[in-house]
Amino acid sequence: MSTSGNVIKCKAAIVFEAKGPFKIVEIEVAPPKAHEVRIKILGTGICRTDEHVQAGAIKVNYPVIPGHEAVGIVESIGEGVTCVKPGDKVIPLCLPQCGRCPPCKNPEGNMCQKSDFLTAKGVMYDGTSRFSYKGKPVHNFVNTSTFTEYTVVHEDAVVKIDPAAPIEKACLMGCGFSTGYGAATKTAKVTPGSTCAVFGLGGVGLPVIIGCKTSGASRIIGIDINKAKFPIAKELGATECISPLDFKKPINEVLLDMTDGEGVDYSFEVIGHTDTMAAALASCNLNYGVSVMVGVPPSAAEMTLSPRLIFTGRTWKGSVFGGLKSKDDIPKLVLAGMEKKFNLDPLVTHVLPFEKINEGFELLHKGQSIRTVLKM
Ligand code: CND
Ligand code: ZN
Ligand code: ZN
Repeated sequence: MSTSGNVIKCKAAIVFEAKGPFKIVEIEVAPPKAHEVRIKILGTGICRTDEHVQAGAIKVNYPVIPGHEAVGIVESIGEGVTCVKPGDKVIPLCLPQCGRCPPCKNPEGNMCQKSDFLTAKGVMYDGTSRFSYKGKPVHNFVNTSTFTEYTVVHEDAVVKIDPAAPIEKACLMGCGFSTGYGAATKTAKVTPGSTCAVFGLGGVGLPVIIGCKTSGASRIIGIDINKAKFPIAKELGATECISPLDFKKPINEVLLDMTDGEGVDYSFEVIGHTDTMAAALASCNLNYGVSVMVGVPPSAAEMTLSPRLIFTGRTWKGSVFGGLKSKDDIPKLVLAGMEKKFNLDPLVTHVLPFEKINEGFELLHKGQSIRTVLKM
């Protein structure tokens, strides 16, 4: 029986309050309104950003359905949708690309004005939600919400991908891989022969290493307090790996020592802590070094820095979704992954049924997973 036009009852993982667990409950998902798309989720990755939401580090409206790295099939479309049709394999876009706003039109921009990342309202463009639990609305997260069997997104926030794309690896293109790879190739524009330092070797940091390597960096230094991440980092292109816990000196001074006092050409913070953001900035060359902030800073965080760190010529940049344009770039990255242009195998360490979502987050907390993909 077709579900099109009807409310769908399905399972979703809701966070009811900051620091609360993911509770799997039955929700109602309303049909898509005009220019909206209802998607049956097939698989969804667990990203540290979802943990930030659960932990209350990123400000959102609760109750909320997190999840933003997924692959699904279009179940039905609202009036006026032309970019996808029922049956299409798609990736929901945690950073939409409306194509009409100034950041979408600027070749260097990608922070589409339709993005809910900074506003964190958790609702559709008309101010309402398509999710409800026991008759009360539930918020969405970064224009997507994928920890649910069905979700509704605006047509600005969905892109069709190759129908043969394998679910687990294509999920990575919805956030982790694209964000890390783009941070190196698009935001930093890493140059051949350069030296790079990557702080944080998780599901986003490791793709930064892949991006540095494909850009021709000759030296890539991985930094993590969890040495279990070192073998994968080396497999993907890190030339050396170090743990800050092994040194008495601050890690930025260690990196200066390792580079004859010059500092690295490019540094990337892929953890989300202000102290490592400052260390990454201070470890790049004081004149022409570029430091990229990829880790999501907590909403309430503030930093105090000497202006002299920037005065001498360093560049400090931020990078959401790797600076990539989601609708344009994701389908190409999916194809490149299918053509084995990147080694994605080590990135998906666990595949679990959706019901085991809390187990998936446990693996992340314990540092035992890179990406866990939940299958519906
Ligand atoms: P994940 O937890 O997999 O990796 C983080 C790594 O950092 C782990 O290996 C930790 O052991 C390591 N680490 C923690 N503390 C330290 C420390 N003090 N020094 C060195 N290493 C440390 O997380 P992830 O890779 O999924 O995400 C990383 C960050 O990227 C996180 O803040 C997430 O929210 C953010 C992010 C940003 C974007 C974007 O668009 N900019 C998109 N998705 C995720
Ligand atoms: Zn836009
Ligand atoms: Zn993410």
